[in-house]
Amino acid sequence: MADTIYALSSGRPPAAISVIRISGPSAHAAAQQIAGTLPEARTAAVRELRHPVSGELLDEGLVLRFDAPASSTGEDIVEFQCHGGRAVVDALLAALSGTEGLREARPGEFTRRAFENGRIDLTEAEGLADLIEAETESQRKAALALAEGGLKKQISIWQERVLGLSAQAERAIDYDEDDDALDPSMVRECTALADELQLWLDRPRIEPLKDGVLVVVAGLPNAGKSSLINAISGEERAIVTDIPGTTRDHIEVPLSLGGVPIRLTDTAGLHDTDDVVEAIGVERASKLVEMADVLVWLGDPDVAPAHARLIPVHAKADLGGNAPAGSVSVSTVTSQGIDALLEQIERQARSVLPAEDALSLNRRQAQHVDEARSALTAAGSANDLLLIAEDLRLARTAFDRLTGRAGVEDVFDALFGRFCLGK
Ligand SMILES: Nc1nc2c(ncn2[C@@H]2O[C@H](COP(=O)(O)OP(=O)(O)O)[C@@H](O)[C@H]2O)c(=O)[nH]1
Ligand SMILES: [Mg+2]
Repeated sequence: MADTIYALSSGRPPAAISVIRISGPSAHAAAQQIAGTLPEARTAAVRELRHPVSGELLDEGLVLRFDAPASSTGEDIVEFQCHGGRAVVDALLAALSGTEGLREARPGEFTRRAFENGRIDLTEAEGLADLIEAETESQRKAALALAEGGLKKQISIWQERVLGLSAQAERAIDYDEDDDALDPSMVRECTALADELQLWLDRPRIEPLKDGVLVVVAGLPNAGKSSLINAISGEERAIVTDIPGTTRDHIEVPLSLGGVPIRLTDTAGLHDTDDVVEAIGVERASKLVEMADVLVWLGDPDVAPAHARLIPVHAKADLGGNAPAGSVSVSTVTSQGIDALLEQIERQARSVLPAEDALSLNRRQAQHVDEARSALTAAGSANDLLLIAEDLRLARTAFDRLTGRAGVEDVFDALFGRFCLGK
């Protein structure tokens, strides 16, 4: 039998109201010792909350009851909504900790139980974690769509289709042993599903929305990169000198451009160097250029690294010189061109973000969708029923990993560890 767990689920006291949750097989019995009788399931009632042993009045509060399996964790739940003073909350938590069979919940444990009891799948748990962390309106919308089971519904449709195909393949294996002819409609359906998954994979990921779009400023040493970052961030964050090669590690400035979250990143100048420390900076800069969602390149566009979203900049425009075609002329001395550059950065960065109302995949989800896609692509081009059946089985397993039906513990630990205590 599972432990019965309890925790303060609302924010740290003092507060107007605090919520204490108890979940598990002894939740009702434990709550009864404190509140006397409990209200009907899914209703609330005002009760005196008393110490279970001494009978001392601790607080008066609202008591809510839920019966398994119709609760958020799938277990019996009682919630106390009490006054949010420190002493009140401490007294109630102490009363619960003294109750036989109860222990304090670990961070994320309520959500983990909801997952283990099949109330939510892994994608919904990921959505909940994102929802609690959401700071902007678009982050909230994306997280809520996930938490409400938007992706789960889509995955179950995919799973149904693969199951149907698997059944068809198994039947063909059982009955048509001598007949090599593959049903062309089955093969077509495998390819069609693979193509559909590819469309999902081609969409922007959720990470830039959550973590900020990575905008990397790169170029040769002394090009004016650090000065530009300082001019944009309005602070002396990056070190500016006239000695080439002084930015050895990268500096990241979080920005919001028209509501688009951005991580503006300074780098060491890209060039060959004998200085060991500087060489490490150059190495990191090359990695950052590769990772960049948007690359702001200070210098000759002809020698810029290949990048899908490149913004060439003609820096130090106050010194004159010819701006190459397509470059934004910028000067940190006169502030010329800074606004135009920011506009370009915002436009390019926005194109990396998922559309406001579209469901987008995170990296973990995309990995499993890609596994399923590759299995279905293989099934669509195989010419042997046994191979097709095996590929379809692989696709099913990939979907099971996606929803957490089959999974690795470390994914669970990493995810549920993101939750605070009491969630
Ligand atoms: N005239 C002029 N000098 C600049 C401008 N931006 C940077 N500099 C100078 O160029 C030198 C190198 O700048 P820095 O930002 O450290 O370049 P980084 O090596 O690319 O980071 C410094 O002496 C800056 O004062 C600019 O817009 N106009
Ligand atoms: Mg620099």
